[in-house]
Amino acid sequence: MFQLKNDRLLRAIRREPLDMTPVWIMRQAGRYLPEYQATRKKAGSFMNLCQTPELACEVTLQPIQRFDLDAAILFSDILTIPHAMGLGLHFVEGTGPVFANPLRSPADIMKLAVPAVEQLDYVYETIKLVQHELKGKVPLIGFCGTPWTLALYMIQGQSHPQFPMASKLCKEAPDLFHKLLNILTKSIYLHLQAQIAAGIQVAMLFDSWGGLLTTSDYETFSLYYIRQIISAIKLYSNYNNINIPIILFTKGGSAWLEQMASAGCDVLGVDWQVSLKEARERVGSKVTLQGNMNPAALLNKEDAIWQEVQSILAAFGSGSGHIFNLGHGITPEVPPEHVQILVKAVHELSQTYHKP
Ligand code: 1CP
Repeated sequence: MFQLKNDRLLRAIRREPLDMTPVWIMRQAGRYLPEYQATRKKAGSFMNLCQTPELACEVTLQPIQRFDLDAAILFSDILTIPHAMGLGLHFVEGTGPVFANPLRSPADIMKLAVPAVEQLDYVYETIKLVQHELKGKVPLIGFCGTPWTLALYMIQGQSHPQFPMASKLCKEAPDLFHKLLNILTKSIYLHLQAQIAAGIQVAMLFDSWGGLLTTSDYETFSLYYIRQIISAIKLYSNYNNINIPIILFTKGGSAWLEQMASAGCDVLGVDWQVSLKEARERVGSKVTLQGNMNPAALLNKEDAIWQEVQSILAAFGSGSGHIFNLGHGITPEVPPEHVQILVKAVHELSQTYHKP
């Protein structure tokens, strides 16, 4: 493995002194970049792009080549695990991800098995290629969805603002639902372990739909399994004498920061529903905070972006322990030059917050 040239992200995670606040962007490799669109076209389909390591590596690196970002995130998708379980993932223009074989009966759930790790070899090959190309420029983040978030897509078969089919099953057949969550927990843990073996330096868990749950159901159906995944990853890392920090992001989870911080993660991703001042007061002595600019703010003019960055940096305040990011993924309408402005603003404006 190459020596890291830019370790701001890892230093912020360990809350060590820094020159400036590190920044990366959720979905930084994506549709707002013309070069992404070109590679996606060359690949023919989203799945081909994910499953061709040379092309997935190319799009992982595109935002790193264009902007002065402090981390790369692997180009892949959280839905590759259900695909490896036989659900047949494809992408429909205008609809997004769709499963050919969603879970429609108890029998569909009973016959699910943890996928053989080789099924996702294309992800591990991509990681190795990316690390070879990055040559230690910035750390590489790997990721998975959480069991709850994956279960919603697998039952509904596609995205939905409320995922009613999954909510119904969760209420009417909780034992069956827990069976599904258990299989997913093991699959996710094994997938993250293999990503670590392939060379990721940070692991992120996306609980993109955790915010649909009530407080007690969040504990029962999501956080309970997240705790198991985090413990398993920590055990695996300790055994192998490596330290792989874990970022946990629950969209809509600002009411549960304390519970999330107690799950053993190193970083909490926060959306824009809570100020970083409040988040820091509540959990900042336990975890680093990542976030939390509203992605819509990236559509604004240059001076408004600078102002927004300034107010988020001021909300966190002085010292290490903050990774600048959006509160959710960047949207396809954002002009790439606005990302350039954001990165420059974070790096320049944050320096006064890191003076000794
Ligand atoms: O049309 C296209 O080219 C596909 C768009 C796209 C992209 C660029 C999809 C389909 N996935 C991705 C890449 C992706 N997905 C990354 C890449 C790394 C990065 O640059 O950040 C990551 C981390 C994901 C993770 C992901 N996929 C999540 C969790 C993050 C989040 O936004 O909450 C979710 C929910 C998915 C499912 C998914 N895959 C793709 C789309 C459009 C969606 C969301 C569907 C929905 O809104 O429910």
